[in-house]
Amino acid sequence: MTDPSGFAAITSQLERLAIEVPSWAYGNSGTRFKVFGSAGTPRSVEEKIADAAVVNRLTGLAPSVALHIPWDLVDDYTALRSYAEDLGVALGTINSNTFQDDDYKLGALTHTDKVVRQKAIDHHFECIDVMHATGSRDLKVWLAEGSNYPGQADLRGRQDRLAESLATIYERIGEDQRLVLEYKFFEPAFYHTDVPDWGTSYAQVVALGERAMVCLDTGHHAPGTNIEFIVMQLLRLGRLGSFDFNSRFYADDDLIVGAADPFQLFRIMAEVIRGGGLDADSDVAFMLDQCHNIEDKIPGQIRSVLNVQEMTARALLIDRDALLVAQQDGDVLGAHEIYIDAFSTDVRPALAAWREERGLPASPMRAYAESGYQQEIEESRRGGTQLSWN
Ligand code: LRH
Ligand code: MN
Ligand code: MN
Repeated sequence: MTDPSGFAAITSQLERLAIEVPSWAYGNSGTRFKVFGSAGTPRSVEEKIADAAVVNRLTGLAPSVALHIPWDLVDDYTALRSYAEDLGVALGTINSNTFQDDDYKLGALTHTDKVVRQKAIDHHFECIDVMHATGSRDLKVWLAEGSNYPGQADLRGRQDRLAESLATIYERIGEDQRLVLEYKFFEPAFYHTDVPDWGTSYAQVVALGERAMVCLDTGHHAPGTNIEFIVMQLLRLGRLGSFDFNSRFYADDDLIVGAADPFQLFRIMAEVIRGGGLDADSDVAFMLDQCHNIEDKIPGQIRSVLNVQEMTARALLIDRDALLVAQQDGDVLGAHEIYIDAFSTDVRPALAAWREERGLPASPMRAYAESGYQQEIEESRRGGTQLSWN
C-alpha cells in the first residue's frame, strides 16, 4: 500500500492508545427535564460491563471500564473483576460520589461538621477497599462542593478542610495507587466551587505527594478556555493524571468527544504527544466521561473512542522537525500550515486498513450494526433498566 501521509511511521505510538469507558455511559441518562428510556439498557453492573466489552472487541481501543461508587455497588468485587476479565476487559478507575446524600448539602470533604467530613472520608476508604479487590490504580475524586451566595461560606476555611480531608484519604491509598483530583468551574454550586480549576487541583495534589495527580475533564472549563495550554502545563509539571473526555457546546454537556470541536481534540492530543503523554512510560490515563441521552449508547461509545483515535493519529502526523524549524525561524504562517496539514489529513482509510491487519473490523460502527447485539439486548433485557446515576 502506498503511504502518502506517513501513517506507517506512527502506528507504534498509536498502538499504545487505550481509552477507558465509563460504566455510566451505558445506563439511561438525560437532563433535568427528561430521561428518555431506551430498550436494551443494562439492568446491572454486569450488563454494563458486557456492553463495554463489545466496544473493546470491535475497536481494540477500550480495554477497561471505570466504575462509580455507589452506582456500581456489588457484594463481591473480586467476582466482578473475574467476570470482566473473562469478557476481555479490566476494571479501571474508581470514582467516588459525595454528591447524592442529604448530609452533603453544604459540603462533604469541606463541611464544617467533622462528623460529616468523616462520613465522606469513610466513603473514600470504602472506594479504596473496592480498588484493592478490582485491581484498580486510580481513585478519582470529583467534588460537588461550593456555595451559591457570596458570604455563604468561608472560602479559605473550606480550602483548609479540603486539604486535611484529602491528606487523610491519600494516606490510605496503596503504593501502586493514585489519587486523581478533578476540577470543575461550576455546577452544582454556582457562586464558588471548592476545586474550580487546574491551579487549585494542582495546589492540592502537590501538597499530598507524588501519587496525587490532576484529572482534566474537557467539559469543565469556561467557554473559550485554551484547554491544550492546561494540558501542556500539567504535563510539564508532571501532574497530568487523567482525562475525562467529552464535548460541550455550552456547559458540562457530556456529549460525544470530538463531536462539537474535533480541532480542539486534535490540539489537545497534539500537546499530549508533545509532552510525552503517549510515550511508553507515560501514566496519563485517557477516559471518557459521557452520557448518551438520545442516541444508542454502545455505538455512541464506539464513535467516541474512534474519534479519539482519529484525532490522535492526525496529531501524530504533525511534522515535528519541520514545525520546530518554522517556529524557530519565526515563520508564523509556515508553522501554522504544518500544523493544519496534519489536522486536515484524512486518516480514516489508513485506520480501517490498520484495523483489518489486526483482525478488527474495518468499520466498527458497521460491524456493530450488523452484529445483531443491539436487537439481542433489546429482546432479552426486559423488566427495568438502570439510570446511569443510581
Ligand atoms: C462531574 C463529573 C465527574 C463525575 C461524573 C459523573 O460533572 O464529570 O467526573 O464523576 O461527572
Ligand atoms: Mn468528569
Ligand atoms: Mn462533568
